[in-house]
Amino acid sequence: MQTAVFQKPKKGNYICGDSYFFEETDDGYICAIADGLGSGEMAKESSQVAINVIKDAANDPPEKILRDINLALAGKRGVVIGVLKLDYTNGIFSFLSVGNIGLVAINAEHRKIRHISNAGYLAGYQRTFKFEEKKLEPEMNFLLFSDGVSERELSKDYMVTTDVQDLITLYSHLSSEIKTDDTTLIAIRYEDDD
Ligand SMILES: [Mn+2]
Repeated sequence: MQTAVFQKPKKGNYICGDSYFFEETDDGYICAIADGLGSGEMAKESSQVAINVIKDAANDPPEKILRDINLALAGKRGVVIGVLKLDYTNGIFSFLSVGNIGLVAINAEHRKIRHISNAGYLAGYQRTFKFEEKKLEPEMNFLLFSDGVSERELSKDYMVTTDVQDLITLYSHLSSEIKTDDTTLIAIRYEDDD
């Protein structure tokens, strides 16, 4: 697995309200983004709380992860989240989301599988969520992103670049210099190593 990350705060801010983490395990991989409502320090605090929960509960069912995030967010700002998991053993990937964290999977033929995000956010009580499982193909790219990444940017040709570090470097040069929202773009390369 290769993972490359671009992150930049909204114009005029020093702190990005998005948080993320990724980790490879023996038989899988997990990557998550949380986007705290609003911006700045308080948004960051909430998104980091959510990411810490996801780290600790990575193998729990979606309902439990969301319940734990809700508990941890009591008295804090809400978040939207997206959690991508790859399961090498069973050859599937899953995406758990609440709100608009985007996912695009791109296969070896450059066919894009776009996850349609749902409305809502987590802020101390249960919300509806989306959980999807799909077949993991050899040589796939994944783009996981917060809503600072625009549709126009996502449709650019270089978004299918297989070298994810190159892709992120291109994004940092070619995307709009001024971000109207906190922006996180994570590019992930999966090659069937077996
Ligand atoms: Mn945002």
